[in-house]
Amino acid sequence: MAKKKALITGITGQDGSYLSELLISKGYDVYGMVRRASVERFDRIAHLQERLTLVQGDLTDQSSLDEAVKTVQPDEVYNLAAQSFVPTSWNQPTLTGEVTGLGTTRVLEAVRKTRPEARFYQASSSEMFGKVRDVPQTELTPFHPRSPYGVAKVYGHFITINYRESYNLYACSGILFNHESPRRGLEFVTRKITNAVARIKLGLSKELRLGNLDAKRDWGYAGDYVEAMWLMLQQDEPDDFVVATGETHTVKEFVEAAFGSAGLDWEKHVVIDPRFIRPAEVELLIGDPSKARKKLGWKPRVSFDELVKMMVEGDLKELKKGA
Ligand code: NAP
Ligand code: G4F
Repeated sequence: MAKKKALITGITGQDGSYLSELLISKGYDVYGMVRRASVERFDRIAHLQERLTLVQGDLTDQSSLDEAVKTVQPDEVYNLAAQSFVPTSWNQPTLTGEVTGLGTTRVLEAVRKTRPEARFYQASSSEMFGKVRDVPQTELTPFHPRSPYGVAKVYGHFITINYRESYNLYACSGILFNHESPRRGLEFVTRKITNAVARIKLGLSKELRLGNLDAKRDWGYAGDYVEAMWLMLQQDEPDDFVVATGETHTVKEFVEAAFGSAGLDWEKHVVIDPRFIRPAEVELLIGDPSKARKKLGWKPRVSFDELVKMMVEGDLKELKKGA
């Protein structure tokens, strides 16, 4: 039987790298879409590069997406590319709308026009729940996004549903809650904390400046969450799923656990800096993953404490290597 082909947008990101590993291990031919840069940054997929095929494209450019889908003829398309950092979405709201919102329509259009039998995954986000109307949040909880990023993701979510209903595409949205790993971007709060802990532990730094310590997030491990993406595309019917741990923790609890795991007292190092307070905050996220558990047989494997430890150890290892 011919090998299945998967096309991943956002392959150079955190999730793109874990999803590539998973699909390669399942025997897929994996194609990754990358955009042109003056200096290539493929660190997260460097260890996979000989087992991947990279194609050029950009979510703001329809013709490149058409060409990528036409050339690859994928069985599965995972749309992970986005301007994904919430604070940047206030500084670059229209860019965020172009990439994170309209970019989804462009990928769907490319699929509809040249490969309508392909199965499509959209990276929706718990950020869409924003000022939450239910606790915990489910697939039926109404959206009230609190950032231009959240607004763009709501658009991407509903255009995916609309293409499923209008054109009968096999198109799914995974409403993923925050998921982290040692490959998380350094600007996101978890990695910012674990990197600072490692730097302080090694005597390279003394201080960590943060914003709102009271925000609550449902944090899981990215390696677990990419499995849910794949499972969504293996069902008889396309559907949308919440992917979460069902546990919530404050940023302060993450800080305590991270500093504690390195034998440090966080109160000696953390400074609250108003520059990191957002114009509008998502105060509480906690997902109910019952539907994913029941229909996909998915459950998270890595606990909160294991995740914190894995990330602190990852940063310590990386900094020691670079020393
Ligand atoms: P990430 O690390 O920020 O990766 C984003 C990816 O998008 C990168 O590969 C980036 O490429 C690419 N990209 C950005 N703009 C692009 C453009 N104009 N054209 C083509 N590619 C572009 O994000 P992640 O954490 O892996 O998340 C994956 C997806 O899930 C995103 O859509 C994110 O919004 C969504 N999501 C993430 C979480 C989470 O907690 N991680 C939760 C819910 C939803 P470069 O390397 O060239 O910048
Ligand atoms: O790590 P964060 O930047 O993630 P945020 O905003 O929840 O967004 C992430 O998760 C979404 C899923 O819900 C994704 F869709 C999105 O792409 C991204 O991956 O911030 C988490 C919390 C916020 O409440 C923020 O106010 O941490 C708080 N925080 C406190 N101090 C900080 C900081 N966040 C950052 N980035 N930096 C700080 O210094």
